[in-house]
Amino acid sequence: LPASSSATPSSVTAQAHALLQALGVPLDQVQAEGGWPVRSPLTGELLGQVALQPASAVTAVVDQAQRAFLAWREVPAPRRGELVRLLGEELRAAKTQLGQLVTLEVGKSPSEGEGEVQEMIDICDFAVGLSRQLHGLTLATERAQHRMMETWHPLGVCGVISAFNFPVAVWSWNAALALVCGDPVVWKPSEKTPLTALATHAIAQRALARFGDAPEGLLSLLIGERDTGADLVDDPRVALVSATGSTAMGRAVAPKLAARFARALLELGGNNAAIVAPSADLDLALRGIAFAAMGTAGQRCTTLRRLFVHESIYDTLVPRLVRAYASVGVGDPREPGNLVGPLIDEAAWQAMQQALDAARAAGGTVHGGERVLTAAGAAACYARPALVEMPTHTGPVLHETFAPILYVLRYQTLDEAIALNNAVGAGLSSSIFTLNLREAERFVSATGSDCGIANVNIGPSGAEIGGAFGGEKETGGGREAGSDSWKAYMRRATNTINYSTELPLAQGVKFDL
Ligand code: UN1
Repeated sequence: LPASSSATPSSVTAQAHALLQALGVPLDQVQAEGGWPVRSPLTGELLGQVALQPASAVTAVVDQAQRAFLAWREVPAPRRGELVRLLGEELRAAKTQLGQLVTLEVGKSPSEGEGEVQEMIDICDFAVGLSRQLHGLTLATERAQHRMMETWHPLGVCGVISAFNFPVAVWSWNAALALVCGDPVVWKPSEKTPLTALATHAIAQRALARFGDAPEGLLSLLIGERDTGADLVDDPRVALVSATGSTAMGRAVAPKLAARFARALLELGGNNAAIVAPSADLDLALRGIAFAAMGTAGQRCTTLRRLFVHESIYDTLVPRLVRAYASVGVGDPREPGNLVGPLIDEAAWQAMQQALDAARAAGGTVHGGERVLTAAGAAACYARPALVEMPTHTGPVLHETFAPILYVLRYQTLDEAIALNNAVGAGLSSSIFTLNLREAERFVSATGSDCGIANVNIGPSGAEIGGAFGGEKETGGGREAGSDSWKAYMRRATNTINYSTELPLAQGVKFDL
């Protein structure tokens, strides 16, 4: 494949097509006349046109997934794990190319593009081990010669709705666990990233072919618009919908699932904060803040968006941060030295400018935030990350803007900083930089951060897959990836088995005929 250092527009499409072919996606799938246009945020260039499936395709796809479920649930879990092991192998083989395609379609740096695929490999490894550990409990029963236990069974068809910013990893978190848990997966990726979805689907098909006897329709892909996702959410056979995106999307999806008593696994917005305490290692904090706030051009759900700096170190740390913001390389992230790539599209740039205007109106001092023009000109949206010193915790600070904006405020007491950390609707991730044991422990305690993720001396982003990933409040409450997140993909049965000749009733109830 051609080296990916050149940023001339024609090379981007050519590279994407070469990668797609190498990954097993026939080019006619991305050259549909009149199809949905896919642009590279690196240059704004058209990467392809993809045929959208009509919303009516959902029923047929779920039909087949439901049939696959009836067969797959009977396959022993360790054998199901074998499919995920093969998927991990195929992903290892495809890592560089799929990572490059993520870079072309989403604009991530090559390192972050490959990192995303590594996250897929990691969850496959985790799920393979899990396939021999889907354990229930044996519980003490009050009745003699009885046994009480709980068992975990496959749940049913899982719908996965994913966002543009982790276009392939989020599918894999869900798919790897769902597969070992005995569930088929129907995937509706973001309209902004169908190419990486097609490539991932092709990779999964290779794993399925090597596996041999997996049921047809075990892993399916629905390339469509919002109505396709809505139909997936409404299909009564879809037992679980795992949806990643905005809180607004979650508000639309959650009531529909609740109305039909289906399971929802929601990964919605974040408005993540970090506290820098007086004892913090400021060199480490600076690096942690820089990656968490500017990495992925501020387009992670875990991106650092609010920074609370103790007043005693504010005038030391903040000028250093302002200098880092002014000097960080912004531009095509395939070129060495550029750590901040493009925003996904013009709408993201507009949203960033609106938030900065609102911050200025609320008395904020904005450093950076201006448009950076590259060889691609106005067709690509590069912005210098913005650091905004805010007098008060108000206005745009309270909401997630999916762009590299970091609001900075002073604090005086840890209680105040924790209250600020918790004073937003979202509850995804958080962190504190401190060398003070009491402060660190307090932050991760019941009276500390109210988020699903609370870190010490690490920024809020960049979680590894071994832990449960997700957040509270308007983040939706779902947990994906590690720990016992697998339980969301299974149903629990409590079994009481009487091996006596008597029929003692619970609670000592008498019912003697
Ligand atoms: C997301 O932005 O939707 O913790 C997920 C992180 C990544 C996942 C982010 N492992 O930043």
